[in-house]
Amino acid sequence: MPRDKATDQLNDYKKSNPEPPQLTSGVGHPLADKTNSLTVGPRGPILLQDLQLLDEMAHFDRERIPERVVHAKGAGAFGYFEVTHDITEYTKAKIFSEVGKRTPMAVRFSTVGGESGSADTARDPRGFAMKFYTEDGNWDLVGNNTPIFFIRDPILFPSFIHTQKRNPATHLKDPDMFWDFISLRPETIHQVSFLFSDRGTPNGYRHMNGYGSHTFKLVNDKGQPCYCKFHCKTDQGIKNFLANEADALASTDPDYAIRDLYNAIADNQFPSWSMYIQVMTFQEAEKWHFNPFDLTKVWPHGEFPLIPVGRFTLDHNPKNYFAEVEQIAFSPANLVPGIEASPDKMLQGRLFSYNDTHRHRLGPNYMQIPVNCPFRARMANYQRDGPMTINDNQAGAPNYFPNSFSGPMDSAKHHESSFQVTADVARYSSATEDNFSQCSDFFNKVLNEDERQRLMENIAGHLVNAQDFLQDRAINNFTQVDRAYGDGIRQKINRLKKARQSSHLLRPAVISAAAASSKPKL
Ligand code: HDE
Repeated sequence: MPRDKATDQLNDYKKSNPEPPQLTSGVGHPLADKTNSLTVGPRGPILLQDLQLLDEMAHFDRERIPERVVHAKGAGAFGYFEVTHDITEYTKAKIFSEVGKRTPMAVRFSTVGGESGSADTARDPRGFAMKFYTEDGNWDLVGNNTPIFFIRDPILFPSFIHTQKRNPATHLKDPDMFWDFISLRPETIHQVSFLFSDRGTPNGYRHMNGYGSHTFKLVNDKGQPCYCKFHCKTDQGIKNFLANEADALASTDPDYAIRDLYNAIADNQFPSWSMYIQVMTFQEAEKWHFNPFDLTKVWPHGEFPLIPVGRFTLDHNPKNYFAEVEQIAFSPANLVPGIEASPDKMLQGRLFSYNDTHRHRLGPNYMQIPVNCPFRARMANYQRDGPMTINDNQAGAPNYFPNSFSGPMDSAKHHESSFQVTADVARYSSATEDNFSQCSDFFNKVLNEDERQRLMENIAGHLVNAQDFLQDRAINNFTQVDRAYGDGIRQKINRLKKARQSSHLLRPAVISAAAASSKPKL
């Protein structure tokens, strides 16, 4: 039976490397025996001078680095971005400077909540992180496969993520935690509705769109700014799994999405995505009926049409997963001249978080790791030293500024665009900003009847495991989107409860929650 490219990777390696090299230690000493430790007699203890064994063990003891706190499971690939349409009237970013221009890039796709061993087909948003190696340094567009997000203020993010992960006592996924947070924060309802629709279980990584999601600012070479959103549409067509198909694959091939991407590229079926932007002027932003920087909302395509920009193609797999995918470090703060941050609070929060986590996960010199290195720009600054300095540390160049000895100089032409802000400094609540109307459009206008029914079934199948008062609160929110939405979920939950009662299949979590609520308070 023919084996796929991923399964056959070792055979392919052997074909291109027919002769094994001499085995060495970590410092290159040739070694004589890889299978026997150095002992006193055949049954004797091992000698401390078995340097080969010590080298091997000590390195093994340090193999793991912290996994990403979110987006731990993922797949990466490399390729190039090519400009197909001129957008220089909006941005001076060098990547877009002329039609036909190609820029090398890396992509990492991921699930969000699961650990690095979790199933690829879990119901979850998918990460869609892109790194473009431009002449002005690396530009990262660290997006998801959805144009919106659950919350609109970054201060809620750590708590939100805790509710998607494991209960601190039981170390189990906890439907009470999940629905408690979701129902207390109705701004989550738009993204929750995407999540429980068929889009929550995409068929691998090739058949989904990617979105920069946030509002960014573009600036052209005259210094004129506008706001913008980035969209990447799959050229392979959208394909999703139904819930039962995704569940089945979680047990038969938990690494489905990694395998699918690897095999497609290894078989020269290079996946590609077409990039578009939406553009909003500053004047339009002032007047728009929603906050244009609210990440729980889309910019409707009718009002802000998609403008084509280019296409990217993934044409080679990583040669080594750890070096090039586990160690790749994306950051929304990796912006280049011509692409700037907007006031989007979530984006502002992310500008801090990513480089901070990289310093923890990979060390302060993570940008020297080849996959993160801005190899098309000439990096020159006054940062020096620190753990794992692996390049020439900028050799003899002056390490202080200002200086009179040809140290790197700043130049005014690279100034960010200036903008004015005047308002009272305070902690403004955004909890009750319109949370429902765009979700109502999604429910009524985007989904067809079958998709609506599946959405409500998927929600009911999950929500039924939470306590009754959480079900009521969540359903009340769904009802505010549309009465049929709330009623449909209620009916499906009642049906599930009846079926469970009659088959005595009440899940232990539900029983213990019921028991806990009947206990007197201490
Ligand atoms: Fe992330 N996110 N995130 N995120 N995110 C991380 O950075 C964070 C958010 C996204 O393949 C972490 O390197 C905060 C939105 C992707 O390596 C961390 C907030 C979107 C990836 C982090 C958000 C994303 C991450 C964990 C709220 C889509 C994987 C490891 C303010 C627009 C990148 C890491 C990869 C990863 C923080 C919200 C996408 C902790 C604080 C919104 C695709 O820094």
